[in-house]
Amino acid sequence: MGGSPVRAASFADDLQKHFDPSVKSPPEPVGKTERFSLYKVGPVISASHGIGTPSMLILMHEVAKLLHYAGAKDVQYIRIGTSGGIGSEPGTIIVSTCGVMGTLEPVYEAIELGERRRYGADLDAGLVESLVTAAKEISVPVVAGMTIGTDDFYNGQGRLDGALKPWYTEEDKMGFLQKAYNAGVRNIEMEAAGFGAFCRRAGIRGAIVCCSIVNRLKGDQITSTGEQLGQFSVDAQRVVTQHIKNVLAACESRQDVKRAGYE
Ligand code: R2B
Ligand code: URA
Repeated sequence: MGGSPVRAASFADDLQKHFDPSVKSPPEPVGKTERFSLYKVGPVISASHGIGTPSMLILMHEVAKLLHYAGAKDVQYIRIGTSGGIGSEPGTIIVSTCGVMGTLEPVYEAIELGERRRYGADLDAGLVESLVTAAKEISVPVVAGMTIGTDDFYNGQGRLDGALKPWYTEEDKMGFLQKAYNAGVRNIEMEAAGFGAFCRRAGIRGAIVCCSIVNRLKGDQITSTGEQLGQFSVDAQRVVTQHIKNVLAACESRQDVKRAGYE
């Protein structure tokens, strides 16, 4: 899953080329597309989740229920996205070890029935290793580290180029970003903590694979060209495609694919 419906479609199309090269027309979305776009290609669902944790959590719940009633086993949820790198140059792929809130705490805080509830947001360590290996196999620059998930792209991520005058200065911002880097954070986006918490509570192995589109230790604005940004997102998708191929190859050698009815 990833934010954009266009990327969900292009990822589904790429997967179809791998799984079923004889089919020439691009995959059709399943159901309505006003809120989310969802495609099924072989044993993979490619879906968009919109921007930010609220819309993503709705998709995560609904797909989890769907998979439960479908009897799906050994499910993995992988978010593919863009992010601001912290010390990572544009184009670097960051595999998240854990989602953290803007306070740098490794939890997602939800307000439920008027109460603040905190849920751990660690991601699956085995999947981190597999995804880092997959990136190396296709020679894409990769690092693993913690990911801050915020509720805002501008002030929530310490930017100084938004529409509102922030209370903090450039010096305060750099102090915070450096503190985050020293704590092991490697990027900032808008979903990591909620994603990690959902996966842990649902007992679903979860991973986040984001490209850096700006190194926040060097600035707030995205200066890469449209073409470069497109390539960064494609690289994040390629890492996940490689991982999926590795998982299916391992399944095939265990004859699981046959037993699960994928062929
Ligand atoms: C990264 O990019 C989006 C904001 O522009 C958001 O979904 C995220 O996490
Ligand atoms: N997405 C974010 O949320 N932040 C960035 O800096 C880049 C992409």
